[in-house]
Amino acid sequence: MERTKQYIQKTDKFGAHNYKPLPIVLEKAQGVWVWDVDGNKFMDMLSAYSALNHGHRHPKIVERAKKQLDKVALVSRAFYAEKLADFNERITKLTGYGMTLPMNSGAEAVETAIKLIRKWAYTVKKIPRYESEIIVCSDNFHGRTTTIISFSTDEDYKKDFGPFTPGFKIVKYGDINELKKAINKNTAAFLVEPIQGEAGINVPPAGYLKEAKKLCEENNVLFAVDEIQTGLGRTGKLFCYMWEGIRPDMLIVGKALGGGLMPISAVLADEPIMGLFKPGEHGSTFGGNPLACECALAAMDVLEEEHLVERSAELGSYLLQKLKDLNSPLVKEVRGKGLLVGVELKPEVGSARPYCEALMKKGLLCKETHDHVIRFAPPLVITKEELDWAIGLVKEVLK
Ligand code: IF1
Repeated sequence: MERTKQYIQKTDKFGAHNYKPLPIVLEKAQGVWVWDVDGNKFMDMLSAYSALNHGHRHPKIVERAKKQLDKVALVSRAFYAEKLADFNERITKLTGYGMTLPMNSGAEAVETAIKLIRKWAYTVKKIPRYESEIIVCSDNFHGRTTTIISFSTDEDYKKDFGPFTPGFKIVKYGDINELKKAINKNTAAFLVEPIQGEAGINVPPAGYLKEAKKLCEENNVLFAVDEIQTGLGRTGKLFCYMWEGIRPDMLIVGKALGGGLMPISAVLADEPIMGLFKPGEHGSTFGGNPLACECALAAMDVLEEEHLVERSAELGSYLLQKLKDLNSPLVKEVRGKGLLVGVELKPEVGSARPYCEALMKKGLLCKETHDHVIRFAPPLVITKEELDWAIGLVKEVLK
């Protein structure tokens, strides 16, 4: 515990206190396992909020990243680069969209989508300049920039950080009638998470996304999905929107795209939309750098070679059922899709935090979200045996 204490003190003395992490200090990791500075071993059931779908340091991705480090890591967008070309082709083929624009963080990709939506609104839909509206949902989480927090409904994320960016309208998540009422001639787009991660693994009613897409089509409104957390196999489909058999106009990806090694995000759309950006209108120094692109290329290869989407679907239903079967008197609801599962505790049970701490002491890392929900999102490479071990610990803690 000595080293753990020292590192926690050092972190908090010299670093901003914008987080309240569990009190362990990690030093190394492999697959679904992590080790702290005192040599204790834990299973990672958070996966860096779904950025580690491939597990920690997947050997094939690490190998390709190392090779890339020996070639070139960064050129900026002032020049073309071999790996950006390969990335653009690969991700558009994987997703079935005409074009892409890579950025670094999820929030940057969402910002990119917002700019693109607005440009489309003025130049294609011909909404009077600066009057366009983007409809978003209550309890959304799309990132932490000043524009994105402007349409958050969570006071913690926005209070004291105004003035806020106008041009957003909020409707109740999962309520199709509210969306219908909110659409008007100035509506440019509907931006939505197919499952709300941060809000507590909120799964909307079946058919919601499909009806929302239909409404958008009827009203010449772009349908944009934020799959930063739900994408790339997490929910048992390549993308969560695929559960509803629809095709969004804009797709936003991040987190696991970097294979757990590098930050890389991307916006995808067809040429009539993505083609609207002209030189100088958008960019990023690190966006689309060769090292991140190679990690993403390797990540997409591994996703297919190791059938991670199918694994997530199978093991996810298994996990969901096993957690339901615990029939814990503390639990109000178990919900999720694929390997994105939330266990909501009854209100009278109180915060989920002490349960996450108890699990940590037993060797299982997960994180509470919005007080009452324990979030389980293991790497998709987890084995059934490993999952059973984790379920056993959850059983002990929730009995
Ligand atoms: C933190 C939450 C999860 C996201 C969706 C965009 C972004 C995220 C659907 C922005 C990011 C992260 C951010 C991270 C913790 C984590 C999180 F609890 F905050 F909400 F996963 F649930 N869209 N989610 O989930 O992506 O800019 O971070 O790359 O802020 O601590 P980013």
